[in-house]
Amino acid sequence: MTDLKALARLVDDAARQATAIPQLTQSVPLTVEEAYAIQSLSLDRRYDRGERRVGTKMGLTSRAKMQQVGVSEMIWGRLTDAMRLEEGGALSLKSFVHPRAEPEIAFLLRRPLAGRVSAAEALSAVEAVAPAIEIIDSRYRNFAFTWADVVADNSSSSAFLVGGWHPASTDVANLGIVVSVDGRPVQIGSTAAILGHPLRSLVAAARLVESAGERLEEGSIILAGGATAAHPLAAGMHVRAETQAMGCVSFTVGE
Ligand code: OOG
Ligand code: MG
Repeated sequence: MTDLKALARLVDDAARQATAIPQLTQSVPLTVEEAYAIQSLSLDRRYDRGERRVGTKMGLTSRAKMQQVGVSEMIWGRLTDAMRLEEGGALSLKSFVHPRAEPEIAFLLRRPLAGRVSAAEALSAVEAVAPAIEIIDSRYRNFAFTWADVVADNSSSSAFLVGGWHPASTDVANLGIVVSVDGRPVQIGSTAAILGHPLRSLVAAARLVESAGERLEEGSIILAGGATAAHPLAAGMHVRAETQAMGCVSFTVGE
């Protein structure tokens, strides 16, 4: 039998020590269900160290993202308080293997959401929306993985920052996004790239977490998934994402 706990320790240690590991599926075949079990067990290790769950991230919800990593299935992961970076803050490269930044939309929930819900039901559970940046970091060598590998690695979750909150009534269907590095645009896109409408990602999140026996909690943050391909980070960069009608989110990359 596959020792899921041992694999959870492997991905957790890799994240903690910021060292790349071979893909798990190179040594053991894994189903996606087993991969989610590994993810959950690896999060237990974080909770044991005092981290607290603050939200959920959706991944591979845009074509640009699927193409960049070569996996075309939606995935989800768990966000903790230790992953949150202050807007405008500095990211230390020491804690990451090969981080990349991607522009996202964040939802803040005012009531729990789970299972099969309509877009209208999902929207009624939203307290506020904000522009966000997710910093992903695969613990696998060369940022290369299968569907099961990335799921086991908490869907590459490593850090995120959220900009100013806007009312839930803000129309986020099709807002232009420009990601720039040191003032030079590196990615241009639209929130419409996220499943045609970021709200669909929230609907999908409610369904997916329920299959893990969870719900999206009141007060938690849901990241809808990168709207563009992710941009590799290097020391000294100033990264800024500007979302039409929602404002900017930015951070700097330290040593
Ligand atoms: C997987 C995580 C995907 C997104 O927003 O699509 C993700 C990865 O790209 O490493 O966070
Ligand atoms: Mg993401």
